[in-house]
Amino acid sequence: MERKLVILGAQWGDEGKGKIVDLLSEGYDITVRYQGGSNAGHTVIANGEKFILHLLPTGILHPHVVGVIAQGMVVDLDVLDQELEGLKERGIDYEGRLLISDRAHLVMPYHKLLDRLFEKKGGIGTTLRGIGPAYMFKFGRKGIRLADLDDEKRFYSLIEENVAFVRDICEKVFCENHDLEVELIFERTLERYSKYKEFVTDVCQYLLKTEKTLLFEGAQGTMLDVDIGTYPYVTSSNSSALGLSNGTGLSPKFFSDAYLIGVAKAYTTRVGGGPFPTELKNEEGDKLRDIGGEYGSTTGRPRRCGWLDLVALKYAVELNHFDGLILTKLDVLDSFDEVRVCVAYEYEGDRIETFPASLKVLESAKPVYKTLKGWKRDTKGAKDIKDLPAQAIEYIRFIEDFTGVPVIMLSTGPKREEFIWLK
Ligand code: 2SA
Ligand code: MG
Repeated sequence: MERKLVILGAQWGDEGKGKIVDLLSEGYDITVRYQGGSNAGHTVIANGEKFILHLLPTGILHPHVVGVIAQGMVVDLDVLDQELEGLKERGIDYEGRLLISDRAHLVMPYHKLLDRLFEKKGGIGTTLRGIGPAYMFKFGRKGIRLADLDDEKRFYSLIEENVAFVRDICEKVFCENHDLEVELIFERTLERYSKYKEFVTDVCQYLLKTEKTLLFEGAQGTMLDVDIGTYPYVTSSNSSALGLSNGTGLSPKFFSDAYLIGVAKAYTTRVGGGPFPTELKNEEGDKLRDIGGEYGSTTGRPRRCGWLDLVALKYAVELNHFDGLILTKLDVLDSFDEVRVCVAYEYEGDRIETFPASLKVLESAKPVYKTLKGWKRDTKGAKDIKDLPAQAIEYIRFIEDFTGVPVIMLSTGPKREEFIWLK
């Protein structure tokens, strides 16, 4: 594998990136998360134990890996504390192997409050982790970075200003009063900060200077990217390859020799609101959810399920310039007589083959399906391509032909050892 590896979600998140990053970070020295925050839910089963990481890079579970939280992330210090304490309890020593960018912004308690309030008024189904408001403040130039915590006076006045603003919104827009005590927020944040201050550094310089191997771990998925996803039903960061540069502070040139992998589920899910052309609001959708265990790992919300949308997947492959795909959860389709894949949309009599920006089009587009024969055989836990039924291989080949990139690996179950290299 290349010295620089990028692993991204190719759909609407929950493609199984956690397991893949865990598996591949075995061969890497450093893993970097660079966008989003504790909205992610990366599930890993390592040595028979289940871990769900929301904020920390998944690679941190390996004792040899340095985990990096880069500048594009928004960091909730309470969640950081919970996750690190959780690792400690389970015997994972992260001392000396965690770096947090001093340019990363903080998710403050009032961001979480605003997330809840915004969701009450025509929300989009967020994870309520304060992500959108934290990025709003960042781009509105009112955010607080970890580097700002060293100057306590300035930090205090930043909170004062933010809290006054949020109080105003609460009262004037939502007609609600909320106790937001500046002193309390100030003390609590500094207390957390002092505990983890030693990890905070200039991550950008570290990444620039290192000659070690690097794995960049995307959170959420391409279709939730704020610029190229199904806006406004997206997260507030660049969860596609677009986020690599602004999320790390490294020039696009830095990534020119990187190998980019998209992780895609063999069907489609999305959690939260927004257009989803191949959604199955019927028994087949329920069956996918049941077999696939499709519930949000951060919020527990049932995920919406549907057939594989190849129009969306091809769009993700093209925009990210993926070198290859890793396909997960094929076994969820094992018991279906027939499996369908969406190869185009139909809208007002027209056939659409590229993913449209218009919500109106997306919301009423009818999927055009290609039906393939099911394989009706267990593929779960398969370890060799020879163990795969011919129809399952046909399904994979169809995806490759349609998207124009190879499926380099098949994940055949949640455990580390359940996978097959195909290329
Ligand atoms: P937010 O909270 O502002 O990022 O929400 C905006 C949209 O982004 C979606 N989103 C996600 N979609 C899938 N998985 C995510 N992580 C968790 C998981 C989600 C969970 O792994 O299961 O537990 O519910 C994730 N994070 C954000 C979100 O649903 C909104 O549509
Ligand atoms: Mg997830």
